[in-house]
Amino acid sequence: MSLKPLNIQTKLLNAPTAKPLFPVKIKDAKGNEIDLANPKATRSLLALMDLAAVNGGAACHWGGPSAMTETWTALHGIMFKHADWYNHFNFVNDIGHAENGIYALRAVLGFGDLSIETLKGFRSLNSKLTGHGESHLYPEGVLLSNGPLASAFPQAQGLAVADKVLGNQRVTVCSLSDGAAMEGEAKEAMSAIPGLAQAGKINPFVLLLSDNNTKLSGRIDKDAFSMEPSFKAFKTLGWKVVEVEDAHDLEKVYQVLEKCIEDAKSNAKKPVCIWLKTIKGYGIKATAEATTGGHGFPLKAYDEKIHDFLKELWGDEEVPAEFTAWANELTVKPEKKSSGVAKEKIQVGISKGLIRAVKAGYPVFSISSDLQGSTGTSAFQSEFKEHSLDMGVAESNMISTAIGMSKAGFIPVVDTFAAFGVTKGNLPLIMSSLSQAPVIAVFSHTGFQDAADGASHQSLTYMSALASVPHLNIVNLSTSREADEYIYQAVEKIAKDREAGLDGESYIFFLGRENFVSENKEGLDYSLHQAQKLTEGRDVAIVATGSVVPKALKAAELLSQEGISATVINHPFVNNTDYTQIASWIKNSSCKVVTVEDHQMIAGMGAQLTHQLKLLGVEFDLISHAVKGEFGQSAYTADELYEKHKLDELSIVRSARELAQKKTKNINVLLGLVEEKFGINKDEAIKKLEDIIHLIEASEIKDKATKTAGMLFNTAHSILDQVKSKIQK
Ligand SMILES: Cc1ncc(C[n+]2csc(CCOP(=O)(O)OP(=O)(O)O)c2C)c(N)n1
Repeated sequence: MSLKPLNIQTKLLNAPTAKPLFPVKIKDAKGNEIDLANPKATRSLLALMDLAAVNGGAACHWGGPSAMTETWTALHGIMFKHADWYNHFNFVNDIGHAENGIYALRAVLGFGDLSIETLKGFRSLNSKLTGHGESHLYPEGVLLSNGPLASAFPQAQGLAVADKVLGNQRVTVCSLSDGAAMEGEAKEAMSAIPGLAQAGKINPFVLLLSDNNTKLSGRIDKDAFSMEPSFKAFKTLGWKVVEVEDAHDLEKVYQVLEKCIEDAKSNAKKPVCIWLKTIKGYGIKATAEATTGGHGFPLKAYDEKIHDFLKELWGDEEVPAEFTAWANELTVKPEKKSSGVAKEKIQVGISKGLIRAVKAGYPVFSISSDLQGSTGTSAFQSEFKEHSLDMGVAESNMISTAIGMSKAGFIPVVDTFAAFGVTKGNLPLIMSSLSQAPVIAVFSHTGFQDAADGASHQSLTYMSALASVPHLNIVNLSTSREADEYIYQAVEKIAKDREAGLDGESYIFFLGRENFVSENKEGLDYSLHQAQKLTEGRDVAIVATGSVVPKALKAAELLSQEGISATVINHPFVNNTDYTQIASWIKNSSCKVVTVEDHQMIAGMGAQLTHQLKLLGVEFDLISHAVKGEFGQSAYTADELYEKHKLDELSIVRSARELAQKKTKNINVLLGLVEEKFGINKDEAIKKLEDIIHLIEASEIKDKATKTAGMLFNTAHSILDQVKSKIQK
């Protein structure tokens, strides 16, 4: 039977027809002159769009896109020869953090509506130019979403397989970074693609491998291990490997790409890997030489140095006036506002607690996958180098390695962003419990806290993904003090349990990215598996977890100004806590509950908590604030996304007010209130309510009797009066 796919129209836009706005001439292999986008212009736009986003409060990427500028310029020159380029090429970019390099390049090429004006919105809430490529917001420019390294590369395989099945002539071209090549998914595709090609099951495939020996936190070989042997193995795996020693020589890169694409087309059995030696942060000496390659954009908000930056990019040439004008706009500093409250990253507490634990003699061992600088473990690693291991960019392998270490008697601590920890770590974490090898995980940048990076980095399933794994405890942090206290106690608990012959349980710490107060309140109890009552109120309880706890506290403050008193409950131990304690606090707050979390509503904290309360027989009125089945998107700050998804303080106030002012219609809630008020059980409460009803009935009868007696009395009087007057007449 013939296999026909669904009739789906591409949303990708046609190639621009005009010459690039800033052209540069090169020659192809036959000596023909070709106009390509000038890489200097692309890098300038990249720097300017980054600074615009940094001014708004967003972090950005510079080194990665700079490494790929010439390669993508050449590729687009080849692809965009065809107006309907998408019918000739599947272009998949796996290097998600470098997607801004593609936006900038395409603005120089005049693709779609991309221009200096549209680039100005990069990473802001209303822009489709998100931190990483998102086909859900920008289908005209992005075929497959990216962000999690090595997720798009294997998907590109699928496009090439589909083309083979359909008999299309299309070539699939995928760009991949060397850090991403460390991921298991990348390794699977690396061996499958030539295997499938040999078996005649996949269309021509060209891999653009960017090798700069640099990952996010430093040099790959020095920090972790060399990828050279893996890249050499491409040939043995069945790829045709073409090395490009200087991937910043635009003409050379163009000629190699053109030839390799032709070679791949003429022999689909031999996929081609173009092994490009790139320099991360190319174009600016300081970033090109830095061990991190200037992964993030190196300038601060409103930095005047942007002018020097542009000058360095253009060298002897004049910086085009458009760029200088934009740079001038970007260096106008607004007046500084300060909240006045001292804040810090929760991350600070992670290392503090772990350092204390090592000093107390516990065998803590930190295993990272390139994000230790963001998750909070780097301070620990600097102090205890011999207790640390860098696995490169490989979360699954990191956690599996930790399991082995745990089995051997260590207390391993793994770390990454929540978005990758709960997905790539899901199976390893299940196996950790199944092998009685508990681990500690530190998964940061939860929910909308990673605002600028966009949907792919905003884990909104972090609690639901792991809450049901047996012998695994979720700890959702809201302050650095909690991090310090709880992680220390988790180490202590695992050690005690295991030395007592028990299996021990894993602790997964979730934390945000932005700054928070170091303590929500003085004198709190930091016992494991306990919630904390942060404010006391009779009218309503607000239960919050993690990064949105400050929102609940702010809401309570606003509510108190309107005379509504709210109990704020900080609920960190989402899947394993003292639910009876929370139940009694809720009963004391008129059995009215608002739950708040930066997570999907389905199977999140609210869902888990209310289920447990129901099992305890507690009845309450409920409004839940959580994300309702949507992905996130880039924004400069988390607050913008909190507002959009109604997780902000004003939305919480509205719900709390609504509940506080509402007379409950739920008879079970009324019963609960009677139980709480008189300190009696449910049966006694029912009896009490019946008695009250009887009392009402008795008094109603008396009332009616009095009224009737009154009427009779009046009638009797009027008859008597009439009789009297007749007698007198
Ligand atoms: C699965 C996954 N893990 C971690 C990250 C965070 N991250 C972004 S870029 C990067 C490494 C950058 O190195 P590389 O991939 O070699 O890119 P290049 O240095 O060439 O820009 C990391 C770890 C991610 N995006 N995806």
